[in-house]
Amino acid sequence: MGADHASIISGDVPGATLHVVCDASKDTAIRIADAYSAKDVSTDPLDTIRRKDVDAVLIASPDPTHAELTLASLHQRKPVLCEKPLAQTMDEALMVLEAECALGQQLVHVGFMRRFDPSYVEMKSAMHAGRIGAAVMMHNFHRNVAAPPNFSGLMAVTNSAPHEFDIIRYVLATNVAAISAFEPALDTDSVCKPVVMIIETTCGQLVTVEVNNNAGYGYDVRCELVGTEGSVSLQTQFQTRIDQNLSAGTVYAADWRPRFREAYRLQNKAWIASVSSGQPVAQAADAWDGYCATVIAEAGASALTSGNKAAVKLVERPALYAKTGDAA
Ligand code: ISE
Repeated sequence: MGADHASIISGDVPGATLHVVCDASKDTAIRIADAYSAKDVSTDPLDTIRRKDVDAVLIASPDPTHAELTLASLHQRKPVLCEKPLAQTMDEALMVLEAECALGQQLVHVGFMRRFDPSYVEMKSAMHAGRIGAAVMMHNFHRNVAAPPNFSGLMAVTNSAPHEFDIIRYVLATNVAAISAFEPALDTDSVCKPVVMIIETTCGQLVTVEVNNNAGYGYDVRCELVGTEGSVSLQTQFQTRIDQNLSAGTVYAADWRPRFREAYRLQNKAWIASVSSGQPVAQAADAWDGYCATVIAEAGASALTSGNKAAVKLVERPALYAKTGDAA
């Protein structure tokens, strides 16, 4: 993902310079820096964040490092775009909120790029324009071809599903009140079974989420929002269809990067513009949104482990994160 961000920042965002590529492997850092014309490489993230010639930080390292590196960026008062999830635990996420509130300035963006995906944007505006009446239910499907070897079953909830948690809050402009989570009882060899979650929003809507990280056939994200007077769903993610031999065929992406390339591009462009202007991007997820997704994931993991519905309890939203027209 870091290499994809490097490609977007260096090739698609005029005004931004990819300055330092930092990776635990120096060889990888050099390969990416050469491919995308970065000026320098490093293997030390904290040192990179502290550098005087680095104006802003994009974090695409493994999940458990996100909160610490975001905090380090805040300590340097540098704008930071952190890949999802912002943190592994609610307590870690709270530390980020507290550090940012102490600065009194929003510097954190979280990479929930679906907020910039044109199909989700249209879904949200159709709903808020009243075209389907009042939102009642939302059904989400999130499928990967195969879970990476280091993926545990719970990571379907803590690593993959946060995209769903965030887009539900964003599209519906509401928060999550409770979550239940289930796995099929079938005996399979996989440590990473599909997970089905049922989410109750604070506005009373019911939302289903399937995360299947071993779907086998392609990267596939579907969503239907059902209202009192109609429904709106994401349309096909394919550009073309081949008709041949009495059949019609389309091609799936192997992972999320091609499917959401445009969303990543729009997100990173908006982020760089905000680094220049000093104003946060209203459409983007901020640290509060990152905190909410982490709390929902923590509740989801506990619901999956215990078999019981878990309540989602948030702290009071700090004034720094007030947004107009948004109950979340
Ligand atoms: C990955 O980090 C993503 O962001 C993808 O959208 C998701 O499908 C995948 O499961 C995650 O590992």
